[in-house]
Parts: sequence; structure tokens; C-alpha cells
Amino acid sequence: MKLVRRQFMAGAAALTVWPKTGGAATAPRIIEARAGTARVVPGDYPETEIWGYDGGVPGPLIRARQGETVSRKLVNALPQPTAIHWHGLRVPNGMDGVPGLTQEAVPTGGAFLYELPLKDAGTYWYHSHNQSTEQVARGLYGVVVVDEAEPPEVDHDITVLLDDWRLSQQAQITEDFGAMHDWTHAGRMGNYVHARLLPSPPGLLRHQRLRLRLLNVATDRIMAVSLNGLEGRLVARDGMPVEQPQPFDMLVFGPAERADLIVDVTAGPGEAAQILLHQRDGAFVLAELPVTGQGASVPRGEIQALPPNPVPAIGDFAQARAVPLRMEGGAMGGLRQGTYLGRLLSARELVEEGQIWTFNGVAGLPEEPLASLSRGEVLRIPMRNDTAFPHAMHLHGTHFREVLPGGGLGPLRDTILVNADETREIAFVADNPGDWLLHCHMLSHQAAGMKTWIRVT
Ligand SMILES: [Cu+2]
Repeated sequence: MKLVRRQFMAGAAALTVWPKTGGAATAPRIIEARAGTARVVPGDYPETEIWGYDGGVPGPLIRARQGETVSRKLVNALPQPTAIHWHGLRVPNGMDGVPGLTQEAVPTGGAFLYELPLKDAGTYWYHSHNQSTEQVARGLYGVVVVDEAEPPEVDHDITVLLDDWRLSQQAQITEDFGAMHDWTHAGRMGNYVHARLLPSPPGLLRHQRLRLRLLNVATDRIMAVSLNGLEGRLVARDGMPVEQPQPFDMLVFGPAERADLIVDVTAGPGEAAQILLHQRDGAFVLAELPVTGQGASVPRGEIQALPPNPVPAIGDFAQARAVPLRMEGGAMGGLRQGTYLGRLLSARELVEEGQIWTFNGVAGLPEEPLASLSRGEVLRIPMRNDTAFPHAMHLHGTHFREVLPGGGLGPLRDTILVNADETREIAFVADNPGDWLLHCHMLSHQAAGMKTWIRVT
């Protein structure tokens, strides 16, 4: 394992790594949200002006061991208020980074100290949760890797950021945030989809074993991905280990979704391992890793499950309270009216307010929570999508499981795609006190109405 860590640090020289000290006694590191430039498009294009944590995109890698606490003092040097959400980390409510629900947005020149106990190992990320359609699209996100006490043995541990940028001919971010046509349809789609590998390995050998941590950091785009020349198993979804490593072919990532894969290089010397993106008009290569030699003469042994994280079991959910959530609105959705800021508005009036999607008839954050729960209670939410678009539903503070049509439970997740005309039901134990957002992670849809919240007392 030492080899992997050394390689990671060498390859990620531009990133900072949290020291393995346990943290609490050390002064918190500063993470500054500010403007910067980054090489987004390779070749002869100019660098792209971005907003990023410490001025870069992605922001500095935060890597620590499970059980440690990391702190980061956010300093806001942006021209807008901001806040950081630690996506998928089961943090105390006051650290969740949701302006208007868990904290005040940090004004320009202000600061906020985040203290994050890392209960769970796995692949997580952090991103702006204020004016996020703009701030995430400009580059305000980074990766959190929480290492298991004994990580699986691999030759390379590679994070794969799937991203989608809307760029001008000069490779600059177009400033068309909040365009109603985007908000009413599938969201603000980019014109430059790419995969960034951190670190990018110098060259693979046949039979080497890789851990790939795939994250969809796009604001709105769903990414369907497959691999070529790499074979293995899915070992975690949204940071949380699956009970049994699963074979996979195509992986579909809604915005914010993650998967950890452990794969062996099956491509031979002179060939390349590939990450492919599948779109309506065909597949194209997102990333290519040359195989430069023959590794071990025999393939590695069976891929083992990762150790489970300490998440409370759902137990008997059959009798649990169910609170339905119905999604309506958007283009071709036939929405007639909805409540916004306590007033019932017609669809036309909603659009004038920049709102076009509703949960249970309400656009934007409702005054009352979708459900108030006692700690330890199990809640089921059947989520019905009566719109013409898919939605990536994300619950803060707690991972959930899907209640499968057969009555079983799916793997732990924090984000789940619900397609048009579909109902997907989730269940979870309310073990984390506070007010937690439940929203669509297509950030354009969230901005245009798709959010509610849950209170755990
Ligand atoms: Cu949505």
C-alpha cells in the first residue's frame, strides 16, 4: 500500500493532502474560494477563467483516514456569497453547508470553519451549495477520499472526474447561467464533456489492478460510461461499499453520483485501456490509458468486498411511515399552478419568479418539512416523477436504500436517478439530527424549484 500512496502523492503534486495527524490540535487549513485559471481544454486553447477552491479546479484533494476529523476554514474571495456542502459525508447538521437551512451564506470577505468527522470510508466530494448552478459550473468543487483502515491492494488508485463544461470558442465559460430554457428542460448542458484522471498514471501494465473512483461532477448531465481493456467489479456506490462486488457493463451516473470500481488491466502491451462515454449519437473515448508492458504473468485473485461503513441498519421497514413525494413541472410537464413562498401562483407567474418545478405542489424550499422524524425512526419516500425529464434525487446527511419492487432493499446511496413516469421508493433511518435538504441534483432543477427538507429531532 505504501507504493500506492507514494505514487498518488507524487502524481498529485499540485494538490494538497491532509497530514495523517488526527487533526484536532492543528490549526485548520484555509480553503479559499476565488477566481483563477485552469487548463480545461488541452491543445492550443487558452486557459479557462474559473472559480475554484484555492483558485484551481478541481479544488485541493482532501484525503484522510476513516475516523479522523478534518477541518477547513472556508475564506470567501468570490464576488458572491458561498458555502461548501460535503456531499455524502454524514457530518453534523451545522456543517452541511446549505444556506437558508443549516447556515448563513458566507459573504464576500467572510469565513466559516467546517469541522468534519469522517465516519465513513469511501469516495465523496465537496462543492458550492449557494447559487450552485453558477458556482459549480464555474468550477467550485473538489474530491474527498476517506481511506479504509486497510485499503484494498491495488497498483493505482485513480479518481476519475466526469465533467461537462459550456465553453465559448475561446474555451471560456459562457455566462448564461439561469437561462430559463435550460432550467425548464434537462438543465444547463455543456459542450465539452471530459474525464480528468487524478493522478494520470504514466502507463499501465497488463494484469495490474486499479481502483477507479468515478464521480459525476457535472451540474446537469447524466453520464453513461463503460470501460474497455479493464475488467472487474463495482465495489461501492456513492462512497458506501456494496455487500457483494458486482459485475458491470454500463454505469449510469446522474449528477453527483459516484462509483468505486476495482478492475484489472486486460488490454495487452501496445493497446490501451479506455473509458467510454455513451450518448445518443454513439460512444466516444473520454480517457485513454496506454498499456506499456506485461505485468505479472498471472491475473490477480478475486476482488473482495470493501469493509462496510458503520451505517445503522434499516431493519423492519415494511410498517414504516411512508411520505410520498410527487415531482411536477418543467417543459412538457403541463404544470398549472404551484405554491411559491407561501402564495399559490399560476404556471406563468411561477416562471416570472424563475420557478417551474414543484415537489408536492410547492416550488422552492417549503416552510414546513416534508417529514418530521424522531431519531431512529425509519421513513419511506416513494418518489413519483410526473415530469418529462429524469431527476437525480439527493438526500443530505443520511444514505438511503431503494425499496426494490420485489420488496428487498438496494445498496446504500445518497443520490438516485428517477426517470420520467417512474416511481422509485427510498427508505432510511433518521439517525442524524437536524434539518436536511432533499433535492434534485440537476442544479438547474434545484434552482428552479426542486427542493424540500426533512427534520430529524
Ligand atoms: Cu431534476
